Amino acid sequence: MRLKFLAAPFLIGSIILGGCSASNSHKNEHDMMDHSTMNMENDHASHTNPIALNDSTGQNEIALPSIIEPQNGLVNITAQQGETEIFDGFQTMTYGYNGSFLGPVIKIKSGENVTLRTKNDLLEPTTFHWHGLDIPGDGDGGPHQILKQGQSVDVNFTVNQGASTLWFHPHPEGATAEQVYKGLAGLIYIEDDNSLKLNLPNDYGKNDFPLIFQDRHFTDEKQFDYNAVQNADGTIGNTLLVNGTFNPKLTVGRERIRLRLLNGSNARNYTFKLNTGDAFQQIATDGGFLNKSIELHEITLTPGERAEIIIDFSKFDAESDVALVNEENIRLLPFKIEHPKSSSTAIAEVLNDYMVTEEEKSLPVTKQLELFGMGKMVTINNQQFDMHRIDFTQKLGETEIWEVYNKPDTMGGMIHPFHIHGTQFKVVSIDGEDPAASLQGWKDTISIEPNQTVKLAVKFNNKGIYMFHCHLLEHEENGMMGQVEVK
Ligand SMILES: [Cu+2]
Repeated sequence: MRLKFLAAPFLIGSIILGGCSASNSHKNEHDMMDHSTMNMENDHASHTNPIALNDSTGQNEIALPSIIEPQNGLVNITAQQGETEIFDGFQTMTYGYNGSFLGPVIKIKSGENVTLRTKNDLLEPTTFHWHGLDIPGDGDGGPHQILKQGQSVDVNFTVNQGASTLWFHPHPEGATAEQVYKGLAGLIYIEDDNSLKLNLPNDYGKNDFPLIFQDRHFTDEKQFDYNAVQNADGTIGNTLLVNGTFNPKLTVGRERIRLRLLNGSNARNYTFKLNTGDAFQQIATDGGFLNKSIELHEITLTPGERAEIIIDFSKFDAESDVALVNEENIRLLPFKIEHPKSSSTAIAEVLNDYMVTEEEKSLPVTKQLELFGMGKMVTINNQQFDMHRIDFTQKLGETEIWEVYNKPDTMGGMIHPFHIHGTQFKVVSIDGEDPAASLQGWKDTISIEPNQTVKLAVKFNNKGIYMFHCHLLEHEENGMMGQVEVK
């Protein structure tokens, strides 16, 4: 099925990139070798991103996804293929939800009963995974819930969690990384009574913006050729798209601006900073608000992670050069500042009532996970993913402490962003210490550095089979994934 599909629309790109594909398949063989023999010059042995990104020229105003809300409880979401003009004068073959590239924001309310009517109009199987959503296992969209070409499935659930910025993407075994790469990613906003009372910027497209960061590599014909650039330790591109826009800029007013950051890349990590050196406020983690906003000068997000931040633009003017930059001071997103200064009132001091309880801190560790390896040799507890094997069971509604250790190898190892499906967890400790303030909120994905041990308080509110895995998508694909059955 997949071969047939690739042979059709992506044929031109494959032929032209023949030489590149050949050298890459050599690279893949290298990846399969025992990595203890690799030397330090090998690019993916590094903890840093080996390929630099382009500086955004700010030539294009950033695209904003449309917002869809349930109509009589129903939301239609269709995965489809299409063409998108990412570069002037070029049509790139892309995937998208309800459109040719990326997806809409699905806006739902806490307590609401929602049916997601999913449909697969791709020419290959896919699934619809709701990353961060507290949802019954049979609707979670893991590799068990395949939709064949043309198939439609309703996913019904009641929104059971607080205000947050979640996302959705495919999760079919063996094709997740490629389908995400081609454009399947959308956002989910959950609102609740609390979120509307906090005086946070929430005027979509005016002072409240989603930002999906993805790095890609394009062929000379401006096409994606995933197979040609695929890397077993994470596919990294040299071209940044934010919300699918190349060379983006964001026009903002002189007021507090809320940015909902999603690292939607397959493997690249981003440390976000302002080029001016100014601080900003973080207000939310993956799954909800922090109790209080915290002042930061930078924040790092690994693949799958989100954060909401507020930047105060009232101190800048139209002449100011302000941009979000990364750890290498590459300009990811320049801002165009216009409009007169508006008087924004202070946001609420208390945003949430999150806490790790004394009881949770004193619970014994009942699940231990050891993440290990690189390339195709990635494992959890020395095993690779097997759809027919349940690795753990857990009781519905019971909190357990998962201790996750990132075991380094002779090369030093890599950061693994560890994700658990179907729930939001609490970070109890990192190497025995309280987590940093920016992690003291609900999380579904946590960056674990080599030799680090994190303790997570994990509770499932629904039954079913859920994945846990490294969210570096090529590691997930190579088997760094397991299953927990909640009964
Ligand atoms: Cu990993």
